[in-house]
Amino acid sequence: MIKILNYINGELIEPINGKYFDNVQSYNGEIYAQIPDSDERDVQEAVISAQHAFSFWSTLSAEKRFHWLMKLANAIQQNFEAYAEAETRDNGKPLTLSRKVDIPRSISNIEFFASAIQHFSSESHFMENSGTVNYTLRRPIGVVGCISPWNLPLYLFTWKIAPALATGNCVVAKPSEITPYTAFLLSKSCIEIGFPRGVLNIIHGYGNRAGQSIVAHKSVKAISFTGGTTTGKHIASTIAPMFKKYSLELGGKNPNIIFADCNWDKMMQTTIRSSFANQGQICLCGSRILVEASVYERFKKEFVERTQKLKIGNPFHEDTDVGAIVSEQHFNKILSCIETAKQEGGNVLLGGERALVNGCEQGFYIQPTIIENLPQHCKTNMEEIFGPVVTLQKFETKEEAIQLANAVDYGLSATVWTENIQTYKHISQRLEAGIVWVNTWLYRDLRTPFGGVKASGVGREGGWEAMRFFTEAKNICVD
Ligand code: TXE
Repeated sequence: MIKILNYINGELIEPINGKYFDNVQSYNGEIYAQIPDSDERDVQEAVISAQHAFSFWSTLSAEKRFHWLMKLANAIQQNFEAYAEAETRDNGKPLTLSRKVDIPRSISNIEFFASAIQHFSSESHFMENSGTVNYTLRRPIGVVGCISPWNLPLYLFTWKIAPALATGNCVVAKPSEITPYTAFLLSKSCIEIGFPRGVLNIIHGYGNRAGQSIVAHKSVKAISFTGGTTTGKHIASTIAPMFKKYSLELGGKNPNIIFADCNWDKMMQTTIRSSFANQGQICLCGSRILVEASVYERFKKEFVERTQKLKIGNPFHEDTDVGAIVSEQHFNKILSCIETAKQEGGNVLLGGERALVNGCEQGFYIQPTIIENLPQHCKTNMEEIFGPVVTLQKFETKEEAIQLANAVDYGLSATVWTENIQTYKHISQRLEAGIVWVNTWLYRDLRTPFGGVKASGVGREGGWEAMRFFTEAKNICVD
């Protein structure tokens, strides 16, 4: 039985209260690890060690921070397969996905921000009439909190800690209690390479205990959070009165808008991925598919046929396309959402049930599910399900497509499929989303601003946005 430990001041240590809880591998429902049920005392130790490390780390040259982060990225690379298997064990996603997306992107996140700090600059402003010069310092904030979810565990964990560390902050980070394993392996990599003690601290435990303690701690000066909108609201209400900086990357209910004139094969191939990749547990998945009426029947027929070919299976098998749902609780939530869809009048074209996988009968698997005949304003089309469930709706005009796309409280991403320049320009400008993909999906350039509007969050990650989030600007005016 693996015993996961906190990583504080460069060491792996037990939670002060000595309490642990079970970690279940969702592909077969077995308990495989124990997770610290950390509380505010563990968080206090982590914050103190981060404070002690700050003067060293924040005054280290950008080049030396670059080298430390590159050593960390390299340590993941050296243990690539162990990280990939750990991610699949913890999350239930296909091993092929862990190898192709999660772990490579975790390495890229660290490398990207390691190099970014060597190019990070700020502005100066010259006042012609007096010859006075202003220059802007962008200095690290201090001790910051990074809290990440279970859907892309190491990918989103590193997406936050990398810019925080690169800009000279010290970090108290908490991965999701549902998928702590790869963050634990990262702790071990830190120890292996002799990463400076206290610069990065990783606390494990429940969100409403360990997570809440990080968020509410008076010496934690900024919070970067990815997770559910409900939790995001709670965190914002805790830290707004404390005048902390915060970045919230929350849920999505993203439209995938398909026009008749699109590149059909590319659209179809990509739409299978944008619907069911990671079992639909990506905040950027296109869970509402809006199809131009003239091609609706053709799309429906082909989409169902292609989805049927997806292989649901043991995520450790190379030919598995759809793995296990991350937890029993989330598995039950998704199935209840499907029941709601039926009660709302939805017609289930495919799936809708739990799937049984030989040898993994106790695992949590759900068939890729396609539902049509639902109005926009129903729970199924308004609330995030976050599983392998998509709905189909048709539209007659561009205007109708825009109305449908924007009809939800969320505004994270949108996808548009058309070969017509006027169409995509008109639509993209009107969509209420932080990210619009045209004729592609999840094609990511780490320099671009990443985040959503409305109930999908506050702030942006990525590129200079992240570097500026984790620094305070100070203007110095010299006469
Ligand atoms: O997120 P939570 P969960 C959506 C998706 C999912 C829902 C809930 O719809 O069903 O969010 O998922 C920590 N103070 N997304 O339960 O609860 C928690 O321990 C501080 C979209 O995973 O938001 C975990 O580390 N921290 C999302 C992290 O917050 C707290 C990806 C996320 O947990 C806390 C995942 C508190 N009071 C889910 N309560 C996306 N945008 O990608 C919880 N946490």
